[in-house]
Amino acid sequence: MDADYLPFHPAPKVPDFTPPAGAVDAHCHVFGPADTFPYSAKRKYTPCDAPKEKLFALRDHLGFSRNVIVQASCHGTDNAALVDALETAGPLARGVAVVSPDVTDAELDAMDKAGVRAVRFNFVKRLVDDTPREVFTGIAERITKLGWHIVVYFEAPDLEDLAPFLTSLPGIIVVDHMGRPDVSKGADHPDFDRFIALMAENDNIWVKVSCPERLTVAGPPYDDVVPFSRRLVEAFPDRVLWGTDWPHPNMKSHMPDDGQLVDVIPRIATTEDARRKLLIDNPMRLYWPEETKS
Ligand code: 0GY
Repeated sequence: MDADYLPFHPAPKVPDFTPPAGAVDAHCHVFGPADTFPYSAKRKYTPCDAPKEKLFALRDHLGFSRNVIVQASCHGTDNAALVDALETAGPLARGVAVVSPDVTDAELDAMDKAGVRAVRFNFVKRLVDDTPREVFTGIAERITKLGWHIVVYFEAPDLEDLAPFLTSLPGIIVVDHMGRPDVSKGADHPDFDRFIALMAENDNIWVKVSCPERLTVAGPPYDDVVPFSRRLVEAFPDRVLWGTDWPHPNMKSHMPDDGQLVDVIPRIATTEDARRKLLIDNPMRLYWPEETKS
């Protein structure tokens, strides 16, 4: 089965920036391999196989300690590849699943045991068919009982319509990829101000300052995306997460060097304190609370 976008970088550089010991890559994926974990019949793209062994080797190569593995749309609501990776990684990984409304309590419990700590609600129209909001509400009520949180993926033009729904959801809400701003407008544009205001008004909304490679117009080294991430890190130092987004599904313009993505970190989190929060304290509090001292 051929992927319909670029393959991931075959040999990323060792980053110039060395992450602090215990750093977490809080947004990455495992895909397949398709002969063991087939892709969803409803998928909108076919990825390259990106198996757990490659992800864990990349983690070590980049100098990270742990991963948060996020279920992507190409695997639909079949979380088998994710759970398999979590079982292999043990305490070194946690997961974000995508579930259908008919998931059973026993299935949720099994995922919890494997290390799943959140569900993802995907609103990106090119990736998924529309899900009625009451379906998401029903899932949210069930998973918060497990102590899980919700990860949401949407694009900036949809924020205005979605905001009332997002703020009605219970518990912590993590927004993927900064809510996908249009970086050509600049980080002080009213559209991005609106997102900043949403976070300022809602303490339970967190954000991943990830995906410069997806958001950039200028290309590497992502000078046009840095001001957005930096603004969020400075405004909300205790509610930001960082991730590689390996293996970068759907990247058609260029495939990033993951080492170069790590080198963006000190440009968006400019103090040691900010980097410790971004890479260790925040993801540990959310995904490994049992290891976090109060
Ligand atoms: C990402 C981004 C993308 C894909 C998915 O679920 C997915 O398929 O999230 C994208 O195409 O923007 O986070 O990997």
